[in-house]
Amino acid sequence: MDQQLIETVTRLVMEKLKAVEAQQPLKEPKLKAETRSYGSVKVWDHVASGREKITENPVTPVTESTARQTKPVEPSATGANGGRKTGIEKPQNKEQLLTLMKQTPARIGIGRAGLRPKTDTWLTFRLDHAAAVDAVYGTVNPELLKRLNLFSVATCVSSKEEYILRPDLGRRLSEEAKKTLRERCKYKPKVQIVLSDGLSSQAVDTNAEDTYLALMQSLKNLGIETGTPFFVEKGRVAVMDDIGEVLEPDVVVLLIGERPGLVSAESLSAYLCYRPRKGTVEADRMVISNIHAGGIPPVEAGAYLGNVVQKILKYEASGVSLVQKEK
Ligand code: B12
Repeated sequence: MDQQLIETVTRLVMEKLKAVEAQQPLKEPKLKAETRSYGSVKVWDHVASGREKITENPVTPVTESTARQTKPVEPSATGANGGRKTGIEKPQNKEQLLTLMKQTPARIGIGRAGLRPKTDTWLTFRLDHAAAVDAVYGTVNPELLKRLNLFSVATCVSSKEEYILRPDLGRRLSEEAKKTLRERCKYKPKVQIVLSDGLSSQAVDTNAEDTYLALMQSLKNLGIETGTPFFVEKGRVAVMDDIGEVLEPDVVVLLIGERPGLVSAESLSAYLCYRPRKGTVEADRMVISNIHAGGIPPVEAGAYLGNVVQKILKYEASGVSLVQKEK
């Protein structure tokens, strides 16, 4: 997407969010488990009765566990369940089965050949699995980092194998990385944005640019200062604690590749934390997950993230602490 378009969409989403908040301040009693409406934005709560349908617009607060349900379900990239054809011969209630299949990208209603999956189901599974492995083992396109003007730093991980086996090492910056950050980054910024490949380089290649640009735009519109962005190679979420120690920002926003499922291998997450430091508890982090074309569209996610950052700064808290302060 070109930058001007991102600016326009970000502005529109932010205006919509403002209008929604004006109509229904966030301090209202917590919404009940049912279909809810934010202005023209309809949200379906999957933990409740599951009786109503989905959204017109997927911009919803993260605390309401809507992230994965914000868009009508897309088939897997390679088409698992994709054509919505049931693999069951002569189902008792075909219409109902198709309705169920439309609610989830999971491989339901696929039928079987004797005790085994059907050939096309098996091949699709193999293809999706291969895409997931590629996403984990791949590397982020250096052109993208160049385009976004991001320099790279490393964690204490030396290879992909080690990355998988030793999550603790992916949570720590190398000594050289710390030195580089001290030399090249703004110290004590309000917001530090960081990108990392995490468990899917594909997620970064496909969705990080639009999310990042929309987030920057959104923070600019809100008048919130940002630090010097950079990329962390083979990072884990908690690497933000080391970043917090070195640069002491008020908020860290980490855009990182999610563990690929067999539905999407290119899903990006944004993890946020107020003043992450050594010893930060997991409950003080928050996440907006499922950022990809079939989930939360990247530009909308970026615009929404700006609003979340604003709220974190206002309450000087994130995660469970934020929810408690908001009450
Ligand atoms: C793997 C995973 C886990 C693993 C993490 C273990 C590990 N070391 O990898 C376990 C089983 C522990 C887990 C637990 C939880 N998870 Co989880 N998890 C995921 C999953 C499938 C992938 C995450 C990922 O790839 N992260 C990127 C990699 C690079 O991160 P990492 O550094 O290797 O691991 C860290 C993150 O995974 C993070 N994390 C994992 N889940 C959550 C949830 C929240 C709210 C936060 C702040 C952080 C977090 O904790 C890990 C350790 O620091 C996502 C699904 C998705 N689509 O993203 C759900 C997901 C992120 N989890 C979710 C939830 C709700 C939880 C729990 C709150 C469940 C519970 N009731 O206990 C806990 C919270 C854990 C926490 N850290 O605070 C939700 C978040 C919904 C939301 N939008 O707020 C998601 C989106 C699943 C879903 N669709 O509902 N999770």
